[in-house]
Amino acid sequence: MDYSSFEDTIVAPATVPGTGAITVIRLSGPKALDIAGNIVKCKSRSIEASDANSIRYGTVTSEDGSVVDEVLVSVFKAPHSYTGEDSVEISCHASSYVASEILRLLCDSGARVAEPGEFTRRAFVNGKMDLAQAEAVADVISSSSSASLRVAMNQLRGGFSTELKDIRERLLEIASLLELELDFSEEDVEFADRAKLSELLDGVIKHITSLASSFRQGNAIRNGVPVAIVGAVNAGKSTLLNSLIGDDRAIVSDIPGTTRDTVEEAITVDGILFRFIDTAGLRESDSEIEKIGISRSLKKLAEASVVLAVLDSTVSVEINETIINDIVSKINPEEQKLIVLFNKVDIITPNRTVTLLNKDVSSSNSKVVKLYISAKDGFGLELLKNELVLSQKDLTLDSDQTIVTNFRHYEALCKAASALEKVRSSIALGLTPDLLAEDLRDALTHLGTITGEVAPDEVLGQIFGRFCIGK
Ligand SMILES: Nc1nc2c(ncn2[C@@H]2O[C@H](COP(=O)(O)OP(=O)(O)OP(=O)(O)O)[C@@H](O)[C@H]2O)c(=O)[nH]1
Ligand SMILES: [Mg+2]
Repeated sequence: MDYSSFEDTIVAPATVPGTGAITVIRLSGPKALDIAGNIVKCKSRSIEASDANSIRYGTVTSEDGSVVDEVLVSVFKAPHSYTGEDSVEISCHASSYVASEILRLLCDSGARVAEPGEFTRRAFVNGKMDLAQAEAVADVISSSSSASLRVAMNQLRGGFSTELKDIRERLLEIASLLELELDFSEEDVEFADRAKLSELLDGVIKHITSLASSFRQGNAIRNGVPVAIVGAVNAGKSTLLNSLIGDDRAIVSDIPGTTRDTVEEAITVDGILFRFIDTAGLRESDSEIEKIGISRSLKKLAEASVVLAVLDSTVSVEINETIINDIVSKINPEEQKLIVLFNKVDIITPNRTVTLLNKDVSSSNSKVVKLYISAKDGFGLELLKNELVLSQKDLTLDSDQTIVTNFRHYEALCKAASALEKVRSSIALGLTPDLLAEDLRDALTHLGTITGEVAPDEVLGQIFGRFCIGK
């Protein structure tokens, strides 16, 4: 399909099908007003003759003259619309029959059903937003916590794009100095002071690297902080998962080795999305299936930002020590937070003298936190949640700091940084400007892919193909 000339007028429902009060059908393209005017009749002026940004009331009738629905039509005129084209939004009653009839009538009048993300793709091509902003539209729609919404909103409003523009300008300045030298290369002049160039580069590399390193945090905000629940069989891991999420999600039984596959469920605590992962109990096993389960547990343990090591307080201190040492040997203390949970305290101290022990924990900053809990009756779980929130306090920053949440952006930033590292070492080696300029152009290209200045068709296809129809 040729996206450079949008001759087609596209149509799709902009709301999800199902019960609700209204359905909105969106139409965009050069004939949007004509096509809508064909099927919606208004008392006074026609839809085609409506003012921009007005809402009209009208009746949709089918070919045989029968009334399909009474609707409201919002009229937008190019370039002041979401897509930058003439657009209308028809609000009809939320009957799937009514919506499909209206869609059919619009298509019979010359519209074509939109592909996924085609409205936003048009907005991008028509310069209403850059690629990073277009991707943020999808992130805003799927945001599930205040933090993920804030980051997506910042990106949608162009926060990230502005920063990238600033970086590109600084690089272009360096590039233009080098290009100038290239023009005069015969005369062997050195316009750009190499020390000054290195200094400018250092600043840009630092900026790009800090953006790239925000990705771990960004990923946690977008997909949830991965919290692995690990420990020996029967310690109460699945019971803990169920209590935390308030649902009987995982099977609980007193048979050791109940959980085989990992079970994941996300909840929001204090505006932060946590993704809890219940895993198969760690033990030596002869069962092939259980072995696979245990290798999955270890993988989840390695990937988690927080590890909840669940111990059964009713077993001996020595056994628990062995288990804990085993888990500690598998985590990376620089990147992962360990919380040790002594579970089933309801059995060992029914009168809850352990409350005193938990007192020491509140707001501890140490890497390893120990808590006494009862997954079964919920004792200590509020403290656990506090600890989890505390461990992610960098996610609760309420600044407008740019955080990279998208893997595509992260990759492009890393590639740009490594191209600039090459420029830096070329300068140190005293290489000629043509070699420097090439790596610099590479870095600019990588940065350009983020906002879409450089956007091959297949990349656009991948990005917009993930959108829903109507967006
Ligand atoms: N009294 C008491 N029993 C508990 C507690 N937590 C779990 N249990 C019991 O311990 C047994 C094992 O619980 P699970 O949650 O299935 O343990 P698990 O760690 O997931 O076990 P596997 O999946 O086999 O590794 C069940 O009978 C639970 O009811 C608790 O806090 N107190
Ligand atoms: Mg289990």
